[in-house]
Amino acid sequence: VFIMLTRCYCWRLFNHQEHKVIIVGLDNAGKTTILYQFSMNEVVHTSPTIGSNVEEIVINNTRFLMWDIGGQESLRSSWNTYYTNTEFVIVVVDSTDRERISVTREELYKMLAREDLRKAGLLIFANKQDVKECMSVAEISQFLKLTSIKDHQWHIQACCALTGEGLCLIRKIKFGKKCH
Ligand SMILES: Nc1nc2c(ncn2[C@@H]2O[C@H](COP(=O)(O)OP(=O)(O)OP(=O)(O)O)[C@@H](O)[C@H]2O)c(=O)[nH]1
Ligand SMILES: [Mg+2]
Repeated sequence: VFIMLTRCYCWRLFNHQEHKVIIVGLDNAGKTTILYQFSMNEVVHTSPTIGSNVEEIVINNTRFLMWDIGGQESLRSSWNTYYTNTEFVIVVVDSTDRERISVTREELYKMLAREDLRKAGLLIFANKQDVKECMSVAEISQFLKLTSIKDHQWHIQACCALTGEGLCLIRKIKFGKKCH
């Protein structure tokens, strides 16, 4: 009985643990579309996010709190209020937006320099791959200089939030391990 109670207690403890994931990226990148495509399997009609949306997602008995944060210029300075205890950062890139990829790069390196994100893993979604002549994963990797990132685990993945293609990688998020 003691062992059973201990197990039950441990299970409860484990189950109460929530992993915090934040979804950032410039406005119009598709963050909110990704959040709801992933959590509800639905394409929702979005309007620009002011503040944030949050959804709890359970994957293999592990609970994830996923924060989708507004990406408009005026909101970016408040991204850092979400960083505490974040274990995983998902950066969404609009692969059709060649003009602003340098802005994404600036924001990315600002985040990576933060002490409160020191241990966070990084998943980059190259979104809107359904659009003709969008940037490829290779191009985006090059623009963002991803190979220069040595102090964070990172992975880049092509996706389309409208169909959900590529998003299942979220299920494979591993903390402190390489995400493949
Ligand atoms: N073609 C295409 N359009 C997409 C895709 N993902 C999102 N969109 C569209 O892009 C627009 C912006 O999507 P949102 O999810 O609202 O963007 P966001 O990143 O949340 O923007 P903010 O809340 O302003 O930061 C919407 O019209 C979406 O339908 C995609 O994979 N392909
Ligand atoms: Mg949004």
